[in-house]
Amino acid sequence: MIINFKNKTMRIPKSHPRYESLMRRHLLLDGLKRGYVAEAGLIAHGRGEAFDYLLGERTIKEARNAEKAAVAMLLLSEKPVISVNGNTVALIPGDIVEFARSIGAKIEINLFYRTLKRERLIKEILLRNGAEEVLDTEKDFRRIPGIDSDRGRANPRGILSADTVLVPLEDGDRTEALIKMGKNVIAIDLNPLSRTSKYATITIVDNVIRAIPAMIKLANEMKDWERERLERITENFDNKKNLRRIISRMRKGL
Ligand code: PTJ
Repeated sequence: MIINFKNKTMRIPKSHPRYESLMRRHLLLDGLKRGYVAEAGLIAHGRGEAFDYLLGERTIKEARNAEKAAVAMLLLSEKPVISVNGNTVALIPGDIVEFARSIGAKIEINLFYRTLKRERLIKEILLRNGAEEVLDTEKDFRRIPGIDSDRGRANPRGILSADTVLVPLEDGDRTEALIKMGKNVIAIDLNPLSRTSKYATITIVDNVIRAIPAMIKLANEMKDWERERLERITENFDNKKNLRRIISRMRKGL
């Protein structure tokens, strides 16, 4: 991979032991330079990397179970919505579009550090990656009760009327507010101790770059299953227990 650093061209050799991880950092840096990744997005990514280390940078059994329960919940939902921010779109724009299509979900942009420019750039990237529609809050929005930041802007045709919202890389206040509105919230967060992880209906403790491709496969397998079978999966999933197991796995790993 050729990168530009302080106006110098540098090459990261494929043989580098951390090649994949370095490449992902540069996806985010590139998004920052283009103006759609927030500066704080880099800090959030670093925190995610540290937790991913503790998991062995792989999808653990508990995450696989949560991904299956999440896909079952999304397939059972009438109005599922995938909420996206700068980091998610920098890392996996094509997978987000494919996953939305496979579960029949809408995609809505929701930004903590919202600017109109960032919203428009993100929309453009998702449309270029094949999305038919990307909801935003440029003209049509109302506020999620209890959220005073720009994260509280939500589209009435999307997150506001959704029954299930998938939130990759989130901070906890909106998750809590969406739950209070009676919605199911599925979080993807490498930090099992975060407020988001604690409040979500289903928490997937996995890297979004592994979780979404895994969920695309699951959706293709499960989309013709009977409702009762999907319901059994969601009913048998215990989020609190799953999180406890993950924390204990991290402790033992150390
Ligand atoms: O694009 P914006 O303006 O909406 O801003 C996005 C950020 C990420 C800056 C914003 O949502 C934020 O500040 O997030 P937090 O509160 O830092 O939370 C991000 C969480 O995501 C942390 O718990 C990280 O551990 C986790 N995380 C980071 N990278 C990944 C991740 N989880 C899954 N996959 C990742 N790749």
